[in-house]
Amino acid sequence: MAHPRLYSGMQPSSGSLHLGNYIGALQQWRRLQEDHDAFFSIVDLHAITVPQSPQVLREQVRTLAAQYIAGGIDPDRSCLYVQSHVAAHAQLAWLLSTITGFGEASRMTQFKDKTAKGGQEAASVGLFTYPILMAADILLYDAEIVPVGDDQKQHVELTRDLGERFNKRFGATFTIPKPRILADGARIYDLQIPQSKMSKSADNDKGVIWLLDEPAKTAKKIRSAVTDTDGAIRADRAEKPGVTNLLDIMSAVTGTSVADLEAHFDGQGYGVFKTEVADAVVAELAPVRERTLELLADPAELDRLLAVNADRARAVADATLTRALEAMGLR
Ligand code: ATP
Ligand code: LTN
Repeated sequence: MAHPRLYSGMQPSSGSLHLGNYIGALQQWRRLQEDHDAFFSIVDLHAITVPQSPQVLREQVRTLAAQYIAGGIDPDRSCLYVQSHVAAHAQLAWLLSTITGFGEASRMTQFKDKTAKGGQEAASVGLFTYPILMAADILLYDAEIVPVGDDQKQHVELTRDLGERFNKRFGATFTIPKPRILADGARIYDLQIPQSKMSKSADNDKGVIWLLDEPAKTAKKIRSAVTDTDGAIRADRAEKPGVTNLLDIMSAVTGTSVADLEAHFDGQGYGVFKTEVADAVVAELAPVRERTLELLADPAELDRLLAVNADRARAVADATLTRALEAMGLR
C-alpha cells in the first residue's frame, strides 16, 4: 500500500536553524519520512510577507536546504523543494482567497501576534493572507498529515475549512488534511529565559543554540543556561523550567527517556549535569554542522538538487491546480 502523503515547511527567515527547530521539526520529519510520502518545502513566499534583502534571502534558502539535508532529510526519498519554484502555490492561493471570508481571515491569531508590536497599518496584505497561501501549499499535494507546532494548528484548521468548502461548492477536488501536533517534550525553551520557547527572534543570542554555532560556543551556552537554586535534577515544568528544558534537550538528542536521565543524574550537581548535556548536544550537532558546511561549499550541486525536486513537486501541484481551475469553471 502507498504511504500516506505528508507535507510540512519552514521559512528561510534566519541564517541558521536553531536547536528548537531541529528537535521540534527536523528530527521528527526525519523519522516521519521513513513511512510517509513526504514533501518538505522552503517557504520563501511566506518569508517575503515581511521585508527581506534579496541577497540574504537567496543565501538563507540555500542554507536551509543544506540544513534539512544535513539533518537527515533525504532529497532522493522526500521531495525537498523551494515553494516559489512551483508557480501553482501562488495561483491556488488566489483561488482560495476568493472563498475565504474576510472575518475568517481576521481571526487568525498569528497575524494579530505578528502585528502586535508594529501595528496593523504597517503590515503587508501578504502577511494577512499568509494562512491562505499555507492552505494552498497543503491542498496542492493532497496531504493527509501536516506535522506542525501548536502555533500553526489554527492554520491547518483553516486549510481543512477551505478544502471542505471548496469541495462542497465545486465538487470533490481536495484531500482534507489532519494536523499532527508536536509532542510537549519536543518543545524547546530559551536557555536564558526558560519560560519562552527558543526562537530565532530572541533578544539574547545566549539563549539560542544555532546549528551553525561552533561546538565550543554551543557547549558554553549550555553551561551558562539558567537553572535554579534547589540543586535537584528532576523534570518539573512549572517549578524548574531551566532544568526541565535541559533534560528534554538531552533526552531528544540521546533517545534516553527523561525518567532514565533523572535516575542517571541522581545525587549529581548542576556542573556535571550541564557538562553531560553539552557533550550530548555537541555530539549530535557537530556532524550536522560539518555536513551543512560541506553542502554549502558546492552551491551548484545544491541548486541542481532543488531544481530536480521542484520538477517532482510541480508535477503533483499542477495536476491539482488544473482540477481546481476546472471545478471553478476557469477551464
Ligand atoms: P519565530 O521565532 O519567528 O516564531 P521560530 O524560530 O519559532 O520562528 P518557525 O519558522 O516558526 O521558527 O518554525 C519552524 C518549525 O520549527 C516549526 O515546525 C516549529 O513548530 C518548530 N519550532 C520552532 N521553535 C521551536 C521550539 N522552540 N521548540 C520546538 N519546535 C520549534
Ligand atoms: N507557517 C509555517 C510554515 C509553513 C507550513 C506550510 C507548515 C508554510 N506552509 C505548510 C506546514 C504546512 C510556520 O511558520 N512554521
